[in-house]
Amino acid sequence: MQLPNFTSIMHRITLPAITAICALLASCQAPTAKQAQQQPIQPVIEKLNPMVLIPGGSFKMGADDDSGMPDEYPQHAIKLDSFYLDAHEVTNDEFAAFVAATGYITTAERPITKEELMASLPPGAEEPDSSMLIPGSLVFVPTEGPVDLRDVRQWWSFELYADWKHPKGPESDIKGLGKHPVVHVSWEDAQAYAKWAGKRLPTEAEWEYAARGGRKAELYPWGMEHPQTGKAKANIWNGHFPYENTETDGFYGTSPVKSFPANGYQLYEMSGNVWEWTADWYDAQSYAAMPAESHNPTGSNTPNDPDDPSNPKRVIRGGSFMCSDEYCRGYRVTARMKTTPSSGLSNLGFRCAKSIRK
Ligand SMILES: [Ca+2]
Ligand SMILES: [Ca+2]
Repeated sequence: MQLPNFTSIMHRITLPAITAICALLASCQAPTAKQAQQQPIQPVIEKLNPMVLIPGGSFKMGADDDSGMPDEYPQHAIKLDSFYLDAHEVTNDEFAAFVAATGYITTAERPITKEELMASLPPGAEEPDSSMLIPGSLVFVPTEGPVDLRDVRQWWSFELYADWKHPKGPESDIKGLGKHPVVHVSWEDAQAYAKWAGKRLPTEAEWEYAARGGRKAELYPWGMEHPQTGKAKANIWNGHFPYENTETDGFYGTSPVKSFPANGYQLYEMSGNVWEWTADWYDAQSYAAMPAESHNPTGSNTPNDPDDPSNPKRVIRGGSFMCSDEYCRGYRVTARMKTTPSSGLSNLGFRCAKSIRK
């Protein structure tokens, strides 16, 4: 089954605003592993989200049965050094500590100037209307009934002034959501947080290795049992997407972190709740280009999304509260998804990694 290319459609519906933000991110640089190593973890963050030691080792990355998407093949051997990973997704409490300490303003909160927007458009493009310059982010809005699942515009709405503090729009807030994962954060926002915290984003290989929790060839962080079978194992979509959610896992939208059992490495919500940014560019062909075995790979240098080639994207992993078999099966440990670095979504967050000083 081909996963709907929701990112490219989202990009079309918000193209001017999103494209402009992309341009702003062009100079964004990730902290190097060395920089991250040299920076101590912020004490408040160490307390809020203790990191877990992921023991180094070798594994086969990618799918080895017929359940994957084309970009999950072929399987290839990866060797990783030990590293640390946040036990759970970065929460609103953690992100609030970062903002309080730094005054950081997220991508979704920044007004876009006409000059910035024009610079990102083709030469000769008409000057955009001022209504295109208002910040905002993409919010999930359920439909009344069944819809064509190939058209994501039916359940994604670009809400003006939606941001991490106002996840459903300007009238909403995050009171009582301190332990929920922060959402509406761009890749740049995640990088800025990680740098401040003394951490970095995990590579895609680290993320998949960690999600497997020591299991070798199993579909989910907990093993082979389908997430809709037996006891709830992850916050996903129960029922018919996007109009009927039976909430048999206990949650309609995001859930507090650590609401579901940890995997073998004591990591929570590696499947479901919110998608998580990784450090790597998305390249649909990157697995095919990998050597027989690679050591600490950092992904492709050439972003490549055949569905939307003009917009480079970063890999996101793990699925969200919106995933179900009939829409997307992002909760599989090998499932890859991609989105533009400037994207803010109500189901996208992150967790951080840290290298071990040698
Ligand atoms: Ca749910
Ligand atoms: Ca997650």
